[in-house]
Amino acid sequence: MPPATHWIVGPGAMGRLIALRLADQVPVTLIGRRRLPARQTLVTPEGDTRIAPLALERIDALPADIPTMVHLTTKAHGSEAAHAALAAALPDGVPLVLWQNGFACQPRLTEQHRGPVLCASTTEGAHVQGDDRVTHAGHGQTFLGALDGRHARLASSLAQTLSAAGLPAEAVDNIHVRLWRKLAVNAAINPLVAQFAIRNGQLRDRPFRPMVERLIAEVAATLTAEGITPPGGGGLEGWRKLVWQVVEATATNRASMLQDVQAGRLTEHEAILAPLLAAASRHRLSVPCLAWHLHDLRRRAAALAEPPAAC
Ligand code: KPL
Repeated sequence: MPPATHWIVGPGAMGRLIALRLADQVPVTLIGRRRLPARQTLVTPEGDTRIAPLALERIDALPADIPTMVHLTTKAHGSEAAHAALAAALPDGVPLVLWQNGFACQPRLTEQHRGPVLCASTTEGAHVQGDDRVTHAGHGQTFLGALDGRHARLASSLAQTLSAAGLPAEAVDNIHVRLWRKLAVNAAINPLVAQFAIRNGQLRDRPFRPMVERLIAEVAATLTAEGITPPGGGGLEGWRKLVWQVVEATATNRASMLQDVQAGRLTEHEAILAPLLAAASRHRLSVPCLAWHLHDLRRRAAALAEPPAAC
């Protein structure tokens, strides 16, 4: 019998990073819409270069073996189409790990998938250079847990495997809060840097700083009403501290939403901003800046007229 593998579905930067790191620990198959070169290069944050052969398959010609676990690493808007494409090939009970930003597909796929579902919230940074190279730009931390509060043992064992593979991970019992915290940071940073085509650090300067502050205030009011706290508590101050810390730590980065806009790709606005707008509306809160950005990003998306890809 062939050894059971982890399938990584969605060979973008995060998918290839996870595949190349995990391949040191467990057999891995990277699955996408098109076949990538089998020899993939990983550039580590320390500047080392590692070349590793990876098993690669296409989503429309899935391998016959049954995976131990499936990691969905597509963009948020591609996750449900990718899951639908996989579902027929997966027997009941295969665990699914969702690596998406925002808070949109996670509750829906937790309901739909016929097996345990873990969500991952990560601050690992990576970007691709061509079809055969991924740069692990900076070390981060990954939190793992299930929205339905189950599968703690599965989350701990995956956290161990990821940590041993060089992606420090921790199983948590509040993944819902962790996902919303990352969403909060993305909502305060990404729409502005995408609109003005600036690096994250430029948000510290005029005229952008007050715009970030207005977004933080709307995000903080909405999440406070939802009962989501920033790390360490502290209401508005806590959210300000979190967002400005991330701006500082990623000052030279081009955020993912800016990269998507510049590459003419669909952005993750529906997964990041739409859940906030829905929450604000539930609590009858006015969030004009968030609403304006969602409207603007929807207008850009309509102009692209690109249907969400499976992965
Ligand atoms: O996660 C990010 C992204 O680029 O999407 C950061 C760097 C935190 C900006 O929101």
